[in-house]
Amino acid sequence: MAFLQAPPSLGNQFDDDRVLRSYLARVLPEEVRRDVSPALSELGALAGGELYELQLADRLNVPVLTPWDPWGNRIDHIELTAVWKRAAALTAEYGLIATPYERRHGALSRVDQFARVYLFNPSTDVYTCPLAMTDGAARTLTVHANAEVSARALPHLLSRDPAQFWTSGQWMTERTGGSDVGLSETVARQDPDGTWRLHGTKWFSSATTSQMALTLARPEGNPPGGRGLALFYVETRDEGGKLQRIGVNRLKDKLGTRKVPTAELSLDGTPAIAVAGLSGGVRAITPMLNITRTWNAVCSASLMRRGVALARDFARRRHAFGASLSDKPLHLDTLAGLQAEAEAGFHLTFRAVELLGREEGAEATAEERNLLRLITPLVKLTTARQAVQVTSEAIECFGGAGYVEDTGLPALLRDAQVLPIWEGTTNVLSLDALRAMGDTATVQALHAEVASLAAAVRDPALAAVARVALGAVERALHTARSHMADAPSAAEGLALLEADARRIALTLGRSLALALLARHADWSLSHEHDSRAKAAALRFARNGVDLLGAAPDLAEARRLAMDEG
Ligand code: MFK
Repeated sequence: MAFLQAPPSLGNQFDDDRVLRSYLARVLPEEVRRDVSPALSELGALAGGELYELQLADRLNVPVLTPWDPWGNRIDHIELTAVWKRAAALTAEYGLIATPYERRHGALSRVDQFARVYLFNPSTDVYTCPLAMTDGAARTLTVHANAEVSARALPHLLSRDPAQFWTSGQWMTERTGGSDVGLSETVARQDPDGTWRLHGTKWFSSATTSQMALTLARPEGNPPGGRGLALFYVETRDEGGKLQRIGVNRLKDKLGTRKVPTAELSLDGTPAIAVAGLSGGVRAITPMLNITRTWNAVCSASLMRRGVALARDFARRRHAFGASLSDKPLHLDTLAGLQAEAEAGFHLTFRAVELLGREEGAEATAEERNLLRLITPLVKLTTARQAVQVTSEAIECFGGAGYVEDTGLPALLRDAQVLPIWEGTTNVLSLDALRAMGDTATVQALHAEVASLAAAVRDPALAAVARVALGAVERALHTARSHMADAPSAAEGLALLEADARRIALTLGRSLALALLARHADWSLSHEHDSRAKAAALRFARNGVDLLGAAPDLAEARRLAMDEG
């Protein structure tokens, strides 16, 4: 008989997910869990079945831009893929944006929402990109409470009716750079009747097919920098369905997220409404950034879960060297390491989700708000790096099949690779974490969180790893302080701190993940009599959480980085 390999398959992605189910059992009261479980189970069935099959069948399709109609009219029509169309309808039906605003379960509505997103994301070809921005826009409009804009947009963004539902873009990046938003060149000019009109080029506009966008532009005469920008609301089409002086120059040809219609846009007098005054635009858009960064982490956790689920299923089917891969010690050790990363990333992410839900309902204490401010960048950057590493290893678990496009597997790695880039690169977010740590209350909140998690763990082996996490947090905080305190000048101290920022941030992120995983594992041991999460915590500790080394040598880094001296 010919040698054939069996493809991996997926079951119900909710019913099969012991990590998600155990977490929900700990954090949700029984009546809430009963209320949310049917929708999660339906989404789990869709994600492992219909949507996954549609995704594989639709693999070769990408969004197509048609600039002109046959009669010479400029139309800039973008035809989306089949998965995206299906995902749009499911989004409204399952309230993927509406859930946290309806607050049916108070602060826990964010846990409900992001559990749905976690199931939905890996089978919907990064449709979560426009959704993240839509949620970010809804949050930003809620915070700024601009009555006119809120009345126009919020009923659509929060609609559960597919015919009414809108998505939003977040048009920030310009040719002058993606990280340093203060360099933006788009200008806002006012007509005599008071209408603002935007003129400029937006260089990376994901979700170009959205009905609205929040964007930044500089009202004429304003000073340079982020403070001189203002936050504007744009509706992309007029009542007749025509783009409002928006030209789609081309769609980007990207490494991954190929189903996302990311475009270069020209704004040539696009009408806009100022959302939050006529300056301070960077500050004004930060609620959006913090929401999209949370989505990014949820999507990182979910892609890790998908990679491990496929690799685990394949390990059961694949025989090599006379035995099943699932009986090979080295393969088991590899998969165990990946599962531990995925599980730690999950608990880290959902801690931020819990805090976000509390902050939005004004239930968070000052300490919780400070903790959320610091951990949002930590959670995004930590999980994004994990997602690239885990999906890379996961496709390696398939050997050559993982490198072959029609298995659908390479897309996992390609789509994961964007996660450390968009919404702030690892380095930009490490610096954002330092910015947050400038307020010592955030540092105290993080230390208190990890100390209290460590103190709560009863099982001796888990208590030992939770103490490892606390020790690493203390070393990272001490390192940050001593760079500033011990340097000959403030400038040298800042340079050392900046050079070490990524190691400090990753150590804090991974240590918090370990403490959270240890606490959950301790709960699972005593309440579910399940030692699986304990194995994950012990393994994650062995994977390593402390990335600090000797103090950075700035001169050596310059010689190596720039090939000098
Ligand atoms: C699947 C998941 C989906 C994800 C969807 C993705 C689709 C996305 C497509 C994109 O749009 S990707 C583009 C994303 N771009 C970024 O994330 C920008 C990255 N750069 C930064 O985050 C920089 O740190 C930043 C632009 C904010 C720096 O700009 P500035 O002008 O140098 O800011 P500055 O002066 O440090 O901060 C301005 C104010 O904002 C300060 O407050 P004050 O005015 O009160 O002093 C800061 O404290 C505050 N701030 C900055 N970042 C904050 C923040 N406040 C709260 N949270 C933050 N994260």
